[in-house]
Amino acid sequence: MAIKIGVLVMSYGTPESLEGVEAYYTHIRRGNSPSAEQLKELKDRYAAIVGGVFPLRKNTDLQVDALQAALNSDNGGKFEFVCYQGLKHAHPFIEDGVEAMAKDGITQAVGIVLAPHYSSMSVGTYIKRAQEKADACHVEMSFVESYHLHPELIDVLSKRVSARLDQFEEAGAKRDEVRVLFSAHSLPERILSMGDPYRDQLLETSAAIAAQAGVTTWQFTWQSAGRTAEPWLGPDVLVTLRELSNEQVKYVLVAPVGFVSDHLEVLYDLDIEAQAVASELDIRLMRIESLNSDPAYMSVLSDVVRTQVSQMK
Ligand code: FEC
Repeated sequence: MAIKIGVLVMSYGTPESLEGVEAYYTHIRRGNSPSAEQLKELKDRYAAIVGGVFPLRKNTDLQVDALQAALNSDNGGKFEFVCYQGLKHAHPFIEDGVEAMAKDGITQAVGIVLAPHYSSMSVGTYIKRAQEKADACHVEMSFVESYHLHPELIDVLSKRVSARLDQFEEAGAKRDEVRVLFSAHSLPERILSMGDPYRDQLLETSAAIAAQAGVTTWQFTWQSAGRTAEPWLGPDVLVTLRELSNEQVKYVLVAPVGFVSDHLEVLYDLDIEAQAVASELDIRLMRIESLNSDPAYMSVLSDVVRTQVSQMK
């Protein structure tokens, strides 16, 4: 009989309606309600994005279903994988996912976050919450911490960079005239003094993609920094665009390698906010397509989950 393995697939989470934005924002702010002005500003950003108001929910649902299908195909029948969703800031929360596994009688599980790079302030907090709940529910869990250099991940992202560079060429630009900007969600600067691997992992992913796609003119930039008083990692993409304009750069390709789905930070912060600054500066800006449930990304996830299972006692 196949051994049943639970897979807790963790993602950031998004509200289900505009009415739910306040509770979501309060959760992100660890229980502190946003001001009326902050709340309005966030609701306006959600309302402005193209392709539906909360695309992350559907994208995560599709990723979880596709991962379960990928895990159960060609696995030789030894394991039956059952995926459960666990969200950081929305229902079903990480703890709900672990509880659902326990209720279904699952005793062995793997946790994975839909974000390839490890930081103690991102993936580390997902893992901590899942582990605490797993201990309380007597589920034995182990976790994938990062997969930022998985060859298939580098391959699929390199192809997306190349595809956009082809489009720039078709529009009359030379490939080496296009500045490729790899980006990811900023975090407070203090992670660096904590020896956190986040920045280095992001730079490793970027360098590997650039090498495979034959990109020579690239740099890394941060985006979507939180609105708090402490310093966040920079430069921000909007600052970088202004610097590039001063260097007379006319073509920019953004590759947000820290994200795997279409959501607010991509569809607003890049496609609306950064795009507006680029057009003000007369820069032609494109971005690579998000992975969403691309079979190649599902293959990356299923490979790392299976490897994790093979290392379980
Ligand atoms: O589409 C959506 O509904 C959700 C988009 C979304 C993603 C996302 C990913 C990451 N975040 C990370 C860190 C932080 C830190 C703070 C913070 C704040 C926000 C706010 C919104 C938001 N984040 Fe987010 N993040 C997304 C959305 N994030 C909305 C609140 C308003 C704002 O600041 O814009 C600051 C918390 C605090 O105030 O203390 C820190 C990291 C990721 C990427 C890894 C991951 O997916 O977990 C890191 C998607």
